[in-house]
Amino acid sequence: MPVTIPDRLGLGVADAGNGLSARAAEARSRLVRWIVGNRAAARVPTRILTDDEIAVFRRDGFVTVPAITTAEELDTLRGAYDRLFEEARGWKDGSLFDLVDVDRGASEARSPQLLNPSRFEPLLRDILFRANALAMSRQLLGNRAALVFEHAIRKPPKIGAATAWHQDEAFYAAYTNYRAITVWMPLQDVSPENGCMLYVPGSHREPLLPHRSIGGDPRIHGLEALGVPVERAVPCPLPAGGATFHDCRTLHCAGPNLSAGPRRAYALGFGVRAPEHTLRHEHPWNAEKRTLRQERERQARGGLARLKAGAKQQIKALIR
Ligand SMILES: O=C(O)CCC(=O)C(=O)O
Repeated sequence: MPVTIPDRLGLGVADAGNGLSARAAEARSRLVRWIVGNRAAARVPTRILTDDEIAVFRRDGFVTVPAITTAEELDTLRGAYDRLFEEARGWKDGSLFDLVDVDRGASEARSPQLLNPSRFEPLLRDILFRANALAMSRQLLGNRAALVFEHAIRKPPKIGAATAWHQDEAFYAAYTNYRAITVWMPLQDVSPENGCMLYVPGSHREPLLPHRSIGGDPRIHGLEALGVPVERAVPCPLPAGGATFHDCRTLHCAGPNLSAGPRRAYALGFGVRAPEHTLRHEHPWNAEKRTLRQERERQARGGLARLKAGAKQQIKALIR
């Protein structure tokens, strides 16, 4: 019987064993993913960026598109997405946490963020949103662009907290060696009332601002940029299934959710190796982090896995 290999990296190329033992098949699958990244996207993209949209992205560091997937796919996604948060998937290993506060419990969070949701919900690995986001990101970054991160933030009704101003690059760990863009898709309409994104046009051509943990508290995962020119901010309301694309340097935030329904957003990050972007040192605001999320991750991973992850990062930076 074929062995189904869990696609731990969420790259959509997990496959059957072909007579190999489960361990050998998984090793082979990992090797393939290491080599090809997520180039083997199963779905055929249905949407690409227009020349005007590309020009806006290059000028402003972000662009919005009115539709990146279908209404049918959105319906399916909403159910799967809500289940992930209701079941608090990822809490135990630190993949789920409160972005804006000290972790008190998944149901207490005012901004629960789940990293790598497709690790927990395989259906997310083969969706039109992903295929279109990849195709469009490659128009902006080139054909080698591959998935580098993925997250979901579900702001609860009425009390959902704002996402502080930040540049995604500020979250990067030491040895990160890619330039990335984020494709952010709301699963319902978004406006300033329920937490749409806001951007500072042109900030992708400006330096990385100093950041700190929200409120200066290193027990909180979220970061806030210091010295943000908020007078330049532009809100980006969107219909459900639309998307914003932003550069990893572009300053952005999202409003609180004051509406009666949840604000669901699903984001995919695509990157290309960029030697000039290699981060040789941990940002000071990340080096001082002491979150309960990290503690849960440490406990779940074990010592050897942590050592391996650190060594892999360093080797990647050296062989680039
Ligand atoms: O969904 C949000 O509230 C913020 C998302 C964000 O900042 C991002 O995906 O880069």
